[in-house]
Amino acid sequence: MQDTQDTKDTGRFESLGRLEDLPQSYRDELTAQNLAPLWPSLRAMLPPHVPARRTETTHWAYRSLRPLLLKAGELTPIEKAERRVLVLANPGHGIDKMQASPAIYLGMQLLLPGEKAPAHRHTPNAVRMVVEGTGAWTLVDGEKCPMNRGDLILTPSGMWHEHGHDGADPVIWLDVLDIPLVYYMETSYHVEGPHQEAQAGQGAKAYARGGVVPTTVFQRSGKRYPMLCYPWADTRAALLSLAEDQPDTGAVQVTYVNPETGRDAENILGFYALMLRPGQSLRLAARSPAQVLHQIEGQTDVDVDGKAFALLEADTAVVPGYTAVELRNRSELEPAFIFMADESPLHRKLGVYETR
Ligand code: GTQ
Repeated sequence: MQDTQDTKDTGRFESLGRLEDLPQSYRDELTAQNLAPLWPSLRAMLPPHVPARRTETTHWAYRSLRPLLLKAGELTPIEKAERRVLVLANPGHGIDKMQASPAIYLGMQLLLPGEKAPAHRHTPNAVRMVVEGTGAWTLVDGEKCPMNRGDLILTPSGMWHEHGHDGADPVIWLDVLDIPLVYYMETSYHVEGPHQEAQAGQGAKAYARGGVVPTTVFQRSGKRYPMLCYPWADTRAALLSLAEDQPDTGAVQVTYVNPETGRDAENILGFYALMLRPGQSLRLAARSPAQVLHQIEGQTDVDVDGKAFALLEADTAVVPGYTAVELRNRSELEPAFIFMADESPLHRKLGVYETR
């Protein structure tokens, strides 16, 4: 958009009438007929140059969050929680709104050995980023996805899913859903269902290597979401070979895609993994979508508009849209790996996507 500061040249009016400028009796008459004058609110609704944003840069340290989540495991049995989750709520929106950004919901979920989170499906799309523990699994439409650190598991809109845990220690994962948007549209609901029997999975193994896909891809599987589990071992290997292949590339980043279409893995939120080379600093340009950073390996110094914090392992942060982010890998010896989620697919579909 072209911005013009000079209001004289554009013929734009300097200041608009206020609500208080109108007689109370007139305002009452408007209200009685469910009417409102636009001009007192016009500038707030369409601010100059940069949108108003409630989303605040917020950082959740795993070290301090984890004991509270484990405490929830003592205080609330799974039967009383169904999903035992502490929501990472952005204070800018109000903690009670339970949203990280306009479209993103984040939650840390705990499943203890032997527990089950029963089958349901819902309209919001979800993904799980596994943070800690082994032996848990998510069944998605009959496909059993094992949960190990860094694995990404999709449970797209409308697909049955349940979680179980056959291991010995607590398992914790990060839930990323588009609940705030789907709720705002008055389309958020869930349905309970019976346990699903696991069928032989194919996604993760069938599509594990870039450049070659199963020949049946060209006949199309008929599934809207052919790949549901994205093991971290494969994503990590892809990042390392990308970094090796393109030593001059600044952003060593991969996008989680639907391997049959090459498009975003889900419809509303986008998911990515970023590698910072040893000692690397990287500036992420300001773009319209809000974004989430979750440190999978290593430590990253982050600066967002002068607000500085460190992402230690398993820490999570959210950054509002239209905001640049400076990242620096603290290690001079090892790469750092960050999982990212953002609102890009939504912004692109709506035609509001922008890089500044
Ligand atoms: O695991 O199905 O954090 O339905 C919120 C809603 C997790 C889940 C959340 C859910 C789930």
